[in-house]
Amino acid sequence: MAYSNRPSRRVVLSGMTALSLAPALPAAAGGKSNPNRLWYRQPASRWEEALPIGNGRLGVMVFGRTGQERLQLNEDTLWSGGPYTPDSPEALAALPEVRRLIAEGRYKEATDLAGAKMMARPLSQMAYGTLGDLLLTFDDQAVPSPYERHLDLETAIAGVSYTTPSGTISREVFASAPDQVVVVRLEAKGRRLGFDLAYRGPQEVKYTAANFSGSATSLEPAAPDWAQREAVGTNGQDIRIRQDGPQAWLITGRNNSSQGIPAGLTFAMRVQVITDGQVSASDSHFSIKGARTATLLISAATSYVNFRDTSGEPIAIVRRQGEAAARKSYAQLRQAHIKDYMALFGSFTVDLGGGATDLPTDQRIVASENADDPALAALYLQYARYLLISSSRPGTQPANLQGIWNASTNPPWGSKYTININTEMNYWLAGPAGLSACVEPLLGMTEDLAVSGASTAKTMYNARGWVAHHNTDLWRAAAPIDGPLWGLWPCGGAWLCNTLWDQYDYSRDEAMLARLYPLLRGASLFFLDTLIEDPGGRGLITSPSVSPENSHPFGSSVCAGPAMDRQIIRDLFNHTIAAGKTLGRDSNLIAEITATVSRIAPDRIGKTGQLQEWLEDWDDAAPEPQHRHISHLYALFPSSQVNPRDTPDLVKAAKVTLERRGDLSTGWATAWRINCWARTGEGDHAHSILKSLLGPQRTYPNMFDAHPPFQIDGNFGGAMGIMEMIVQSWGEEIHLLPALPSAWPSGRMTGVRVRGNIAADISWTKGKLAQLRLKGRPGEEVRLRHGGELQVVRLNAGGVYEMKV
Ligand code: FUC
Repeated sequence: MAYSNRPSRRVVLSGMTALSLAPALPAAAGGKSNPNRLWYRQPASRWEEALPIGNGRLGVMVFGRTGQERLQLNEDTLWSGGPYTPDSPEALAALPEVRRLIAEGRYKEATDLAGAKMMARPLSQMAYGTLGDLLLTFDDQAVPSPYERHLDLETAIAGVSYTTPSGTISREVFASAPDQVVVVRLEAKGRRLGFDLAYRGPQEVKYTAANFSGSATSLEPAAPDWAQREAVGTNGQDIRIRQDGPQAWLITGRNNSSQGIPAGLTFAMRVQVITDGQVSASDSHFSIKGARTATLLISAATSYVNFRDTSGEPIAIVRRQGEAAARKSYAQLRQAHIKDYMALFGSFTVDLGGGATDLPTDQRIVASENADDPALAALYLQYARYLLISSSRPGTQPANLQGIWNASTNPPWGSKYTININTEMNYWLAGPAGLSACVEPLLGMTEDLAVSGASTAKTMYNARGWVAHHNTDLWRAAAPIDGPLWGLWPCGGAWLCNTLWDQYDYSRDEAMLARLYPLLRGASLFFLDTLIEDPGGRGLITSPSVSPENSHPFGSSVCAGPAMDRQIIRDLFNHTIAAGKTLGRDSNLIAEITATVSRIAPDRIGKTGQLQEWLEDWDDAAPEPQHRHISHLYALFPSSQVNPRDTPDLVKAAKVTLERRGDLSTGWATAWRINCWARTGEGDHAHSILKSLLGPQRTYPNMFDAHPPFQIDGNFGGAMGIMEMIVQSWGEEIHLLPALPSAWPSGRMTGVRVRGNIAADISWTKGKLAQLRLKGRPGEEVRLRHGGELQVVRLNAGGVYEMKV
């Protein structure tokens, strides 16, 4: 049971049989036969062409090169710094004055004072890092023909196969969750295989652009050269490489310090080689000669135990995991990996119609701009599910801004957890797409924040409960960072709570609710203590705050009572009430929250007919009318406070806002717009935006989302947009084909989850519902809405309802 307790990150294995020769790798399936497959006719020339694999904790970018293979590695706890508490001791004294300045409309002065007194120390958080690269330099440097590399989403295996005059080579790479190792398998046919194995430590990368607009950018110069080489070296802190037995290698080092926070982690990586060839080893590299097969088993760990404890023993962990895996055959490792992965991936299928499946994926992305490719949208959705399974498993860290895939010690925005949209967006898809089990790390992180954020609430606001602002990191820092314009936003923790509640609502997992309730309760306590009366008499509001990252007309974003805060806190309070009642807890507190929720200032429609972003009607005069954040549309999506059934006037106002903001923005911002348009019921509009998201401006050749640069939220948010066009569940109803675009006249989805722990299989032809099958609790009443009509049906004694139209 995924939620029953928080599992340890460490998996210990024992009692395995000796590694034996595995059967030959299966022939690479043709591009046409398996729709859930990314494939290419050339190796990755840059990072955004390499293919990601991961087991939630360990990640690898596989380049598929033939002269020198590059495997870029990550471990999800390898971040800079160490345990720290950044809460400003001067914040509390400044709070009343900041509030007074805001109430008097002196926003600039309020911003300056908050900037000087309330912000985190240090002002920035710690960054996610990389384990560096393994580089395999092959004896055979001939240009191959033919060549193919692929990522099979049905096995979570990246493959490369090619032929040179000396014969054929095939390789497979996967990251096993059951065995906690990355497995690299090389096989030669009609020849022998020789290569040198070397390591390159963590380094900085030059980013050509980390901006909010413009076309896709690359991290490295593209050089489509078959013999492309990376420099071997050991940059990174205190890196040591040594042999660990005759066929194994141990690499150790430590993380970076940052912003004056000392480096608190050590890491270890172990590579074991199993081959029928000859191995010669030194402290700088391995050489393998005359092999028919070679298997590399890579284990990696850091000393991170939790956000306050870095006393783990990574060397012992990587030895144990590597040695245990070495006692299994390649076939056993592979089979266990596929079985484990398919238990998650296999629960959902999608078919949106045909597409250019005979084109390699990179060419297909380019072609989709001009010719609609429904099957590419289906692949994008399944790829997002693959990415979530690969970056977020019970006991691991949650998916960060780049999931777990990051090549540098200086990633954009630190590859952190930005909780004013990005981290939440990463998890929207989980429940509906049958991946509730992948939500556990988000719950775990929020549990940590309820501890670190309690100190922030006390120190900064003298409030009960807990608070987190717009970002957090491995160390669960909860204070406002970067500057008031971005950081002075007290609703990050509350939004995480609402995201978790939504996920609970899909699974209705009681064990999850038991873990969630204390978090909801603590987040609610914070707002009971810090909400203030609007001097204009409109109700309860936050102050100070921002409407995330968007400046109002008065030279700042700092304000009181932005719409998003009111919407998030309304949801938080209602979820806390529902959870408290379900669990029969805290009746007095629940009564107090119930009395408070109705006093929160309501949403307002402004003078241009728009949904007001701020408490005042400032939208029209705001300096960036097309700002990427659409924070006040939280009420439309992911919430359903604003919806076409109950609040048609507010939906109309939300559409005015959406029109004004424009369709295209950064990856995640474009994805959010798709979901919003789907909620308004406008499938063709949602689809036209999706088409741009899938095109080469916003999707890299490896199908990673281009913010630019790479940020994974767009992948998850875009995939959720596809789900929302087909099935929605809100307001105690299942909405069937609520925003079906005309571009997908026939299709099918199976294993869609809707709120209340119901699984739905749905198919449609010629734009009309054809079949529906629901599976849930026997005898349960279900409300179906389709084409404006409401139908109430009951699941039978077997928990099934079937409709054929
Ligand atoms: C927020 C967004 C940016 C970016 C960053 C990680 O600040 O406004 O677009 O996604 O998070």
